Amino acid sequence: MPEGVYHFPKGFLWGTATSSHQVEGGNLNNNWSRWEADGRTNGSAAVAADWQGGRWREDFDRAAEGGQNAHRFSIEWSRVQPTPDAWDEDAIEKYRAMLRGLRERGLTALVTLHHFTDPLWLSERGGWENDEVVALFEKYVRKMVDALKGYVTLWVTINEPNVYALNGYVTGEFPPGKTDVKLAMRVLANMVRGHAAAYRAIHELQPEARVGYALHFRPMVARSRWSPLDQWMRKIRYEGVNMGFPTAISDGVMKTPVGNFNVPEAKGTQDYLGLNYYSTDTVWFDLSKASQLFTNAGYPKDADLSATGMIANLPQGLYDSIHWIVKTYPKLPILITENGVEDFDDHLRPRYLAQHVHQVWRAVNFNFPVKGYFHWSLADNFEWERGWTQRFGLWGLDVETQKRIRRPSADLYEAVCKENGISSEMVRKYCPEVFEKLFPS
Ligand code: IFM
Repeated sequence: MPEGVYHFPKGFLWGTATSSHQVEGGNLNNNWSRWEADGRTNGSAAVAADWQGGRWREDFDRAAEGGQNAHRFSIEWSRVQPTPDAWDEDAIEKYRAMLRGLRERGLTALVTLHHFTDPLWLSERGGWENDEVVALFEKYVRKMVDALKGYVTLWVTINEPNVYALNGYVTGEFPPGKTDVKLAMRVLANMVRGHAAAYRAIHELQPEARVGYALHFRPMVARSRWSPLDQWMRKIRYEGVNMGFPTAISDGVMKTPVGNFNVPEAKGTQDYLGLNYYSTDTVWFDLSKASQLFTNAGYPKDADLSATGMIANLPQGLYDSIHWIVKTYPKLPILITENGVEDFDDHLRPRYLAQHVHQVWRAVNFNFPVKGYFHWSLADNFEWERGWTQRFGLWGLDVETQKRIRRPSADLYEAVCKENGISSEMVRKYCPEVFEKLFPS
């Protein structure tokens, strides 16, 4: 049997990713808390992982002891700017304390400025539907960068703007629960403008900053190779889901299946691309899905599925996504800003993790400029409309008692981070079922 280690370059960032509303608890002034109060989610983020109560300390300890050298978290806009005219300096100081906490533990910070949640006062003004949001977001970003720039140089302006727009305005699963593709694209265009304004503002305040956004990228295949209709639907869905932000940043024109939006200010506004990869979709024509432009998506029949079927373990898609970035933006640094799987009993996660890390290694081995990998997530956290029904943590969380429960995947990821690579020994120990795939004889 072949033995060996797939090593990564020195200085590669190994981390986990989290977001404010999903871990903090006590966020009662944003659109998601209202969505939860309206009974639109499976449970609430009232306590979450209690980072507001200070448990970020023990979780940062876990990350550092687990060999991680970076962490991605987000700032809760509604917390630091509770009303349009007021800043909460204590809240800002808490984020400074967290950043000091990362530094003391030797973890590089990657800070997200917008991760799905909006202050209620913003939602009441129409949120990202209202063009005013661009200036409002820039004002908030300026305040945060000024306050935190002593601790952070790596910024994510907006997390998964495509998911925000599509889930909030096409499928209606996220607030505000609308189903209007054209409106979704208007929202996305405002997010592009907000990102561009933030990009420039951050560079003005901190010239050494590295600024990007996190794209949820879904590779797609048509269900039938022979069906022109499935092929066509694949194209429409692929462009609708994936291409809005990337085209805006390449060309200054956001291209979507329902029209183009001129956003010249967005051209070139990225220093790296953050890639969130979870799975690859199989797409087909579906007459009943008019609101989704007659497209539907699922997974192959024999797919290696997560507990609730939301994610299929299709690691090749991660390599393909990286390859797409390299072809689209040659030489642009890439961070895998999220990758992970929901798996309460941790039967799938070890092989999912090993196989995806292996695909990142394949990309790095071709000299593709991938600079880091952030697993989603450190401990279980509040999973939006799915609430607590899905568990993405390397560590489990008992929400009632706040006890963290170490999963075998935490051991595997620790071994990967400490080795700066993935070895045959690790694969044999944690996921022998995929040994032959990763170390073929
Ligand atoms: O939990 C989410 C995160 O907030 C955004 N990306 C996908 C994750 C898993 O669903």
